[in-house]
Amino acid sequence: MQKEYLFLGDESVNNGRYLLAVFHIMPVEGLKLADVATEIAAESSTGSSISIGSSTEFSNSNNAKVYKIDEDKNLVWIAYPWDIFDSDGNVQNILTFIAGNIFGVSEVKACKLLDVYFPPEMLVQYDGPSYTLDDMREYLGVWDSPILGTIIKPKIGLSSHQYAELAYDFWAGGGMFVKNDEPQANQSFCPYEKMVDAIRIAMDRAEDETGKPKVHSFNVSAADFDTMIRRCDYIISKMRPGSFAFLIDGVTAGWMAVQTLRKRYPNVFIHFHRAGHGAYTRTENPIGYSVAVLTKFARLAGASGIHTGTAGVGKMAGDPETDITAAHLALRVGATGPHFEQVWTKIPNKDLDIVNMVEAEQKRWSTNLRETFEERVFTKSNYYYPNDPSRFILKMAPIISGGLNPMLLKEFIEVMGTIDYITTMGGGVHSHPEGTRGGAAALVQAYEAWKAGVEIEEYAKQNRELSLAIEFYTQNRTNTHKLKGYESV
Ligand code: CAP
Ligand code: MG
Ligand code: MG
Repeated sequence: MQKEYLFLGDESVNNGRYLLAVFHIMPVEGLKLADVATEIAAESSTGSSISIGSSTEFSNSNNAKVYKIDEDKNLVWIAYPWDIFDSDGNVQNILTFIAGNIFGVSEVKACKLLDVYFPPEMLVQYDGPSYTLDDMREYLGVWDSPILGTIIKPKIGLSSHQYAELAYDFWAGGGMFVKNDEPQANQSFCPYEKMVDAIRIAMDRAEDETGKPKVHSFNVSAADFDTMIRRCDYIISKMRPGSFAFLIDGVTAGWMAVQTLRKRYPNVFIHFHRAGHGAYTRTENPIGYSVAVLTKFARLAGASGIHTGTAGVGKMAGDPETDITAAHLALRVGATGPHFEQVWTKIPNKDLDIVNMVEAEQKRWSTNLRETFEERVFTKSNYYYPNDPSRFILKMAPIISGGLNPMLLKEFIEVMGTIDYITTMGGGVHSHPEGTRGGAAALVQAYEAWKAGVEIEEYAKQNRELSLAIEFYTQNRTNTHKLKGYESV
């Protein structure tokens, strides 16, 4: 027990000077939760594994504080004076403190960071998103639908020409958004700059044919920042502003890459792909952090969008509550996380117009999606951020992906309770009996059916591609989960 980190019942932790965190901690046999909790607080703030003689009165004033313990649930609440973090708005630094060495401490069998709370006073140091989903909606002219997207598949192995052909097929079929898959980089069979050049030609062709703007999200993850920046600048030199996003594999490329992109390219949609997050977030993992924590830090870092999971509808593990909570934490001004109410304003949330705004948002979100559908047709961000977006950490777009196909769109929209996200279907589009173009058309038709309040089977009577999709996907699941109404293959 390191007593200098134990402050049970200390109310001062709510004075706006502390980042609050809640952990699930299981001590190894023979150790008490309170003892281990103070060890974790020490190791994740100012101390070490033994009380040190070199601390000073000032250094002690920066000690993390264990302020609440729930012995029954093995939960520990720790408050971190946010002055100890890098004052240049550095997310990597916070995670090194509160999700760093402590995962290796031998006194714990489990140590999972379940939720964090950022006080408004702390938010002013962080960028938050700049180019948001609303800006992409403005560019695409799409306000009353999820952004309907795909990932080009096979995941890797196409030439740049073959890759661009599939993107053209999807866009020509009515799709809006195409992304590189998370491992796409500068492979010998698909040289990076050739892929970008081919995408520009394919995009121009599809836009001429459909009369509609299109967007492509390019994976700019790279071995080093110079190469990443070189790829970004090449894309900028070849693509129209607004027609591209920068995809970053945020977990494997790291938080510095995410924040570098946000700081250097405030007018580009920063697309956070979270490949690898499962090693930290899966509920069966005793050590790591939750999807809510990952999502909150991505918004603080300034990602414009992050994958938040398919709420149990698709192929990836992830229960509805976890994924829906993550989407709300991404999108809303005020949202309830697993343990904390997070309000994403830089103004203390005692400010009356913030309180009123969060209540109004709460009301709109709590009513049935269909009843308020027209209301939900989003106007620009000022619905949330009246004339002064600088007061807020702007919204971040959920990106919904993983084992989805047009048949699942309705189920997904209704489990989410909003249309304000990007959805990307890879296997569920490129496996369509009529190929990528047919898959795109089926996806658009599935959305049209939902919007018209018509069952897709009914709507499919007048829409061939959707009818083929229903037949095909009823037989061939695009995910490993048993889904209601699907026969097992
Ligand atoms: C989906 C995907 C995405 C996952 C990521 C894939 O492809 O492109 O990377 O959705 O998971 O490679 O699996 P499919 P998450 O549409 O073919 O499944 O969104 O949960 O981070
Ligand atoms: Mg150390
Ligand atoms: Mg992928």
